[in-house]
Amino acid sequence: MGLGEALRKAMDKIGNAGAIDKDTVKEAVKEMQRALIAANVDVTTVLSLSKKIEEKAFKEPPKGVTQREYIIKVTYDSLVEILGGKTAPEHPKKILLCGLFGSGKTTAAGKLAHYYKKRGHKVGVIAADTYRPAAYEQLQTNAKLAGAEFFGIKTETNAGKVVKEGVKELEKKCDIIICDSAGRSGLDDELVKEIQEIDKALNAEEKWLVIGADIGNLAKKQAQAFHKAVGVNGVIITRMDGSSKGGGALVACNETGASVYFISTGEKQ
Ligand SMILES: Nc1nc2c(ncn2[C@@H]2O[C@H](COP(=O)(O)OP(=O)(O)OP(=O)(O)O)[C@@H](O)[C@H]2O)c(=O)[nH]1
Ligand SMILES: [Mg+2]
Repeated sequence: MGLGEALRKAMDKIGNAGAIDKDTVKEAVKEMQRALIAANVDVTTVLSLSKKIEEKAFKEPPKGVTQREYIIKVTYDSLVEILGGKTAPEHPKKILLCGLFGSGKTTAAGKLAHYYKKRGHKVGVIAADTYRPAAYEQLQTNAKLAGAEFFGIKTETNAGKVVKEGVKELEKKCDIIICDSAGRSGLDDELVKEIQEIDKALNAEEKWLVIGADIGNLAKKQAQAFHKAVGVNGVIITRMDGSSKGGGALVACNETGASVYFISTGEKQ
C-alpha cells in the first residue's frame, strides 16, 4: 500500500466513524504515524504532527462546522504543513514543469490541465520536449483528454523557440499556460542550458519540479540541482500509489524550501 492510500485510509477512519471521540482520533493518528514512518518520514516530524492534530482536534469547531469536518480539516492542514506549508496557487498564470527522465512531467501536465479546467480556467499546454519523438503526441493526447489547448511544433528542435511561439499563440485564448519539458537521465550541462532557455522564453512565475516517489532520498540532490538552474518553487510528487517510500522525497523537497503542491497517484487524469 502506498503512502497516499495509507493516509487516506487513516482519514476515512474519522470520516466513517459512528461517533467521534478521543479514541477514534487517537487510532487514526496512530495509523497515520505508521504510514508516515514506513514511508521514511523522520520520527521527529511524525511526532510533532501527531501532537498538533491531537491538540487541535478537540477545540471548539468554528460556527457551522461539525466536529468531524473540523478534525478532518485540522488533520489535512497539519499534513500540508509538513509538506511545505503552502497549497498550490488558485490561479497560476504560467507553469514550467521540470524533472528528470520519466518522473511524470507529461502526465502531470495533463492532470494539472484537467485540475484547472475543472475550476473554470482556460488552459493551454506547450510541448517543449523536443528531445523524445513521442512526447509531442503524448502531450497532445493528454491535452485533448483535459479539454485544454495544445501547442507544439513537430519539426522544431529548439525548445526555447517552441515556447516563445507557444506563449504568443496560447496567451490569446488561455489564462493558464502549462509547459512540459524534456527529461534526461541526469541533470547534465545540456539539460541545464535547455531548461534555462525554456525558462527565459516562458517567463513563468511558477516552476514546479516533478519528482517520482520511488527515488526516495535522491530527491534532495535533484531538487537542489533544478532549484539552482531555474529556481523551483513548487513540487509535484508522482507515483505515490506505487511506492511506499515517498516520505524520503517529501522531507527532502521540504529542505529546498519549495512546497509540495500536488501528490499524484495514478496514470489517469
Ligand atoms: N502509477 C503511476 N504512474 C505514473 C504517475 N505519473 C506518471 N506515471 C507513469 O510514469 C510513466 C512516465 O510518465 P511521463 O509523464 O511520461 O514522464 P515524463 O517525466 O514526462 O517522462 P520524459 O518525458 O521521458 O522525461 C508513464 O508510464 C506514466 O503513465 C503516477 O502518479 N502514478
Ligand atoms: Mg514527458
